[in-house]
Order: sequence, then structure tokens, then C-alpha cells
Amino acid sequence: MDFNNLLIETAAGVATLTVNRPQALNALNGEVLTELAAAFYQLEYDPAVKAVVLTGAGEKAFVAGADIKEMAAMNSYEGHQFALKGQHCMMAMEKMRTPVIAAVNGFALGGGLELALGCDFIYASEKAKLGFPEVTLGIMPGFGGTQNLARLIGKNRANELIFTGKMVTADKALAWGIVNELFPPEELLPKAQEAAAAIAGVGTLGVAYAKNAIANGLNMTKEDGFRYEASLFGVLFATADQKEGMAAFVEKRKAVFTGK
Ligand code: CO8
Repeated sequence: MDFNNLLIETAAGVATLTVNRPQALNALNGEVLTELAAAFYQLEYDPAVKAVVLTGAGEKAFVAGADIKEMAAMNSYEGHQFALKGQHCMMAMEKMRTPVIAAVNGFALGGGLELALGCDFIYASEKAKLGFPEVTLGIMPGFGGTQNLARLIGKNRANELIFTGKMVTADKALAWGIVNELFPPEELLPKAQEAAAAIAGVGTLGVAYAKNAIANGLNMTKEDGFRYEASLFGVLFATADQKEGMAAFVEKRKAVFTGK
């Protein structure tokens, strides 16, 4: 499928998905969100794709937020619909079997930070700046940010970030656990692709089920989560990947996984 605002490059099981609207610092308008949802669907059902890296075009921004110029004229109904559209993209990433790694190469603000938080984990450039400036515009995060950030770093730090609207440096985002690791700008994309390649090289079903267990387990009691984990663990013993992975270990060779 051709996209007006996205680029997709796939190599050796890793798809790099770039939001490509640098003239607007990759801001998310309705069309970008429609395309992102379609791209996630396309990547999820492409057997050649085993991990995704999501980044922004240009040196300045990952995504500088939802498109303020488009939102400026919205009424309450349209705002609600727009929030649901963005949330659909975040939920799509959470439900994908395929892990999505955010490579935050610059500003990740508002809806841009929400997009990164919707990914499975975040790597960032040492120069990145992150924040939720929504309150400075008279609104609040609407693409899942209040929920994902508080679950990730706890209520009080999420409150501070969201209520003040202030940007934080990449160092602070690392210290607060928003970002897993920082890299010099030129190393960020290769490092994210390297992590994605590592994921692409292991058992696809094990990764998919682990992702499922973590995402769903966070909404369960610990006991239910344990039960859920054990069920998925058991299912993996009916797969060719489990047979191959363990046979390869015993035979001292590299496993060749088929995702079956
Ligand atoms: N929306 C639309 N256009 C944008 C956005 C944006 N979020 N960010 C930047 N742009 C545009 C600028 O308007 C400018 O375009 P033009 O050249 O035509 O004027 C171009 O990108 C370059 O930007 P700047 O000239 O401003 O670049 P600077 O380096 O001077 O500043 C900043 C960079 C600090 C990132 C600055 O652009 C900025 O503050 N951007 C807005 C950041 C922001 O407030 N983001 C949050 C938006 S609200 C949001 O995301 C809500 C999500 C939930 C929605 C819920 C549903 C209703």
C-alpha cells in the first residue's frame, strides 16, 4: 500500500516505519493516523516482518504532537472522535504480535509521546525532548497518555509531567524509566534496528505470547496473570519453534525458527 505520510522499509525481518511529515515536525493529523492504523495492520499480517522500529523523519522531531492546526477548529464531538482514532493506533500496537520499538530521534510531544508510549519500548537520542504540552493548549492528553504514562512511571511523576506541560530532557526521561536507553543521534536508528533484529532472530511465537502475557497480565490480578502465563507457556509446547529451539540447543547448532 502507498502512503502519503509514511515510509516503510523492510530488511531481514525488521520493518522500519517512519512518520514522514518533517515540514510539520511529523505532527499527527487525521490522515497520518489513518495511515498508521493501516500500516500496523499491513505489518502485522506480513510474514516477513518480525519486529518494527517506529521513528520520525528529519533530525528535529520524532513526532511533535497531534496536528494543532487541524485540532484548532474541532468541536467536542470531533475532538472525541479524534482521540478515539489516536487511541485505536495505540491499542493496535499493543495487540500486535510483532514488537514495535520507538526510536525517538527528537521532539516527542503530546500525541508524539503517546505514540512512543504505545510502542513496546523506547530508545531515544541523547538530544530528544519529551513532554505533554497539552495543558498549555487548554486540552489534555487524549491518545492514551494519561493511562500509559501513569502505568509506566507511576502516578506522581505522570501527574507532574502532564499537569505542568513542561518538556524533560532525554536524561530525565531515562532516569524516570520512560526510555530504556539513550544513544548519540547517529547511533539511535542502527541500535533500534539491531534490537529489532535480535527479536527477529528468536522464536516469533515465544515473543508474541510473551508480549500478550505482559500486556494482558498488567490488567489482571497477579494470580490470574500467573494462570494466563502458564496457559500460553503450555501452548508453546505444541509448536514447531519449541521443538526446533530445544533440538538446536541439544545438537549445539543455531535454531532455524519458522514461527509455526
Ligand atoms: N501541529 C501542527 N504543526 C506543528 C506542530 C503540531 N503539533 N508542531 C510543529 N508544527 C509545525 C509548525 O507550525 C511549523 O510549521 P510552519 O513552518 O508552517 O509554521 C513547523 O512545524 C516547524 O515548527 P516550529 O517552527 O515551531 O519549530 P521550532 O523548532 O521553533 O519549535 C517545537 C519546535 C518546540 C516542537 C514547536 O514546534 C512546538 O511547540 N510544537 C507544538 C508542540 C505541541 O504542543 N504538541 C502537542 C500538541 S497537542 C497533542 O498532541 C494532543 C494529543 C491528544 C489529542 C487528543 C484528541 C483531541
